[in-house]
Amino acid sequence: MSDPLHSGDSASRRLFDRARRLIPGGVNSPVRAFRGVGGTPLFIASAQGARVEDEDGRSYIDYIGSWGPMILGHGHLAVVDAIQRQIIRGVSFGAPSRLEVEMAEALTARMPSLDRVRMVNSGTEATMAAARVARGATGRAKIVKFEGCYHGHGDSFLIKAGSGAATFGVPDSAGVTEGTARDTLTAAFNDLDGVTRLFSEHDGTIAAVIVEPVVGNMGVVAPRPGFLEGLRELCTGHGAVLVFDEVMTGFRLARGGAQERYGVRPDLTTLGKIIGGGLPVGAYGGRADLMALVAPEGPVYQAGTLSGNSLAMAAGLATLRQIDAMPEFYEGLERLGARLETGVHAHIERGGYPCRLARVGSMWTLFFTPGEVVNWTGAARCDTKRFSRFFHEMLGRGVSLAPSQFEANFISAAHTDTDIDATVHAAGEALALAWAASGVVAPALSNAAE
Ligand code: KE4
Repeated sequence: MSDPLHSGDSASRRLFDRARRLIPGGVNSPVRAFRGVGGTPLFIASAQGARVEDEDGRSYIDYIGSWGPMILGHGHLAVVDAIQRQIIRGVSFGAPSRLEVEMAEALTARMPSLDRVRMVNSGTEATMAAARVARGATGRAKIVKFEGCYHGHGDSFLIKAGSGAATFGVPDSAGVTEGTARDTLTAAFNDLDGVTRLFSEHDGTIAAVIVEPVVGNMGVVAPRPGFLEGLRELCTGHGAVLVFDEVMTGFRLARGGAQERYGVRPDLTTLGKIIGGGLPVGAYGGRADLMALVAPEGPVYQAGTLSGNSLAMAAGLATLRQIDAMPEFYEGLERLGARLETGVHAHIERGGYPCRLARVGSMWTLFFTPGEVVNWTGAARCDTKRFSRFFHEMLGRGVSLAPSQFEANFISAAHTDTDIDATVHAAGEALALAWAASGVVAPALSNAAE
């Protein structure tokens, strides 16, 4: 893959060469390595508002947003101020603190399904703990997940996972034992019949169904009408725990997350990203009877040195409170998302490109496949080579997208109409080049050529 930004020497490339000697893949999380799109990953030096700046001083409109946390934009004064005030009072105590109580109150006030909640340090910890609570509560072993959904790197979930695992075409990870894999059942997202079959084939042994209520990790895929409601009914009917993994969608898609947007109440919810304002964080919570099982009250053990860390609590609380302070916050994100979708679709229509922009609120993905993507099978049909060309052409035009076809892009409250219009303009040029590349021309264009 051409490396337009780093064909010569660059600070990012020099840093990448140093990093690769000491860090696996040169990165501390696989998807950052640009393996899904080729080329040298950008090393980011700073960020402000809707923009990031790389080590070579190039500025980009940012749609990664730290993979979701930066819903206010980078460096929001309310968050910076909260961190600065807290850091001089102490960073970590290893003892309970006021901010943890305030965070528990803030989360449970926004999500009625959260009777009680426990803070952890990542989304992975949150989903691992939720699975353990479900197994402890039911005495059952199996977990149902959906192909293409990603719930962090816990062994139980690295089975036909999405995000980085899908990007690498290695849906099952090395190091996950057969025993673990046996306890994870998979179904296709949006396929209620498939889940019904699993419950009848494995009745009495399924502890939980875990789902991204809106998938971000195979690209953005919305639930079909009735799908989430159907999962709710199946879990209730079979005594299984319904877990909404809202690490990405929590407080992103509505003030009460996807569960508010779709009106379905899970038994447990996992959270992360936004609630830490960019600092390491995760949380899980839900029904009082389930959370009463968590140590030290109950027999399900879970712990963490930095859980409820004061800086993460300060940054997360400032983020949640700033969202409340901004009138029509989610309406504003929806307006920006609709502007982007309309503009890009106009280019797709005009060029006849077999692409489709999928969007829910401020989460979006441009799928390089015709038609609607409703599950992993559909997402896997994407032309990832053309996506990669598109990605680099956008980067060359100052727009930083998620470096994988199988990821979500995020619009923040700091993005402006000007940013969106510039993104749409760049997409028009990048699409033309992606489809003109390697001699293949989009069907409509090829008709024109005949
Ligand atoms: P963390 O352990 O990365 O904090 O959260 C794991 C996780 C759990 N559940 C959902 C729905 C998630 O999206 C994630 C993490 N999201 C990815 C983005 N696809 C994080 C980016 C990365 O892995 O570097």
